[in-house]
Amino acid sequence: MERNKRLTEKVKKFCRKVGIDIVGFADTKLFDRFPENNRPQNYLKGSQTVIILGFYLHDIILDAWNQNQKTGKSYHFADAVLENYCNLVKSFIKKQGYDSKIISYSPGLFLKDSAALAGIGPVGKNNLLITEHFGSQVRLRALTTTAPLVCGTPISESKYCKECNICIESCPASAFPDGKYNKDICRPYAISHLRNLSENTAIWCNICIESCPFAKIEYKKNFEKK
Ligand code: B12
Ligand code: SF4
Ligand code: SF4
Repeated sequence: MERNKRLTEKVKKFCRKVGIDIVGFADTKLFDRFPENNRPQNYLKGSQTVIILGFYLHDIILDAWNQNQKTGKSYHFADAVLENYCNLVKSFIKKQGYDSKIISYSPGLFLKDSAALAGIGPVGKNNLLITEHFGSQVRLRALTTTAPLVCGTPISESKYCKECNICIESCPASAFPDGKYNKDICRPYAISHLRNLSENTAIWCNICIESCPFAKIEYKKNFEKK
């Protein structure tokens, strides 16, 4: 199947125009490695490309969760912005003659892995996607489309981490025993240490994001000069 370079450029240009911070494209064939529920073909028959969108959390306040204590319904500010971006991209692609489907959050796709497969950046020692301009300080969402877009090259190794261990040493829960992330240590710590902004709104632990020097633009500039 031939991939459409012109259409790819058009989609990228559109994303830039509407202010989307990060966009990448991954071949749906690469998702066969994941459980069946977490594959794009599960969402849209004839899918050719997964589009990954990223929102830069310029200030970590943008990562706020709101949960209604009575209904249990939750709302995440950055996810709402991302969903809006997904709808804009979906409409644009429709005008080009192709279908898309916004991937629900659950079961969903494995978003940071999808981004690494799209060549946006590696998964670092902090177990999170590291992007070139914003470090790990981004939130992600995806849609899948029948449009045959030109895809990025998968990245499996982090050029940023090397001898660095700052995130591992900064984790207040010591959730990286032997250098590997352990969700069973992270999750209970994070839940019991929510930063409450109000009765219903909180921010999750983000130290493995904030401690990474690549979240800091000045540091990155110097790294690039080396
Ligand atoms: C369940 C979940 C959690 C759980 C469990 C975490 C876990 N990783 O298992 C809890 C609640 C504890 C949690 C915590 C956090 N989460 Co969370 N979480 C998710 C969720 C819903 C699924 C994650 C998952 O199961 N991934 C799949 C498994 C297989 O990956 P994994 O084991 O974590 O990591 C392996 C792969 O990445 C693989 N790998 C490494 N390199 C490469 C390269 C390639 C090419 C491939 C294919 C694979 C690969 O090796 C890793 C280790 O085995 C995603 C959203 C989504 N739908 O993807 C968000 C997500 C991963 N979380 C996110 C964030 C930000 C957080 C927190 C910082 C809390 C917060 N403020 O929101 C912490 C960070 C913890 C950490 N350091 O990883 C962001 C990450 C953004 C980014 N920059 O990467 C996501 C993508 C949500 C989003 N919408 O943006 N999370
Ligand atoms: S703090 Fe260092 S080791 Fe951790 S993700 Fe960032 S560059 Fe990699
Ligand atoms: S979210 Fe907090 S507890 Fe979990 S790994 Fe990151 S720094 Fe550690």
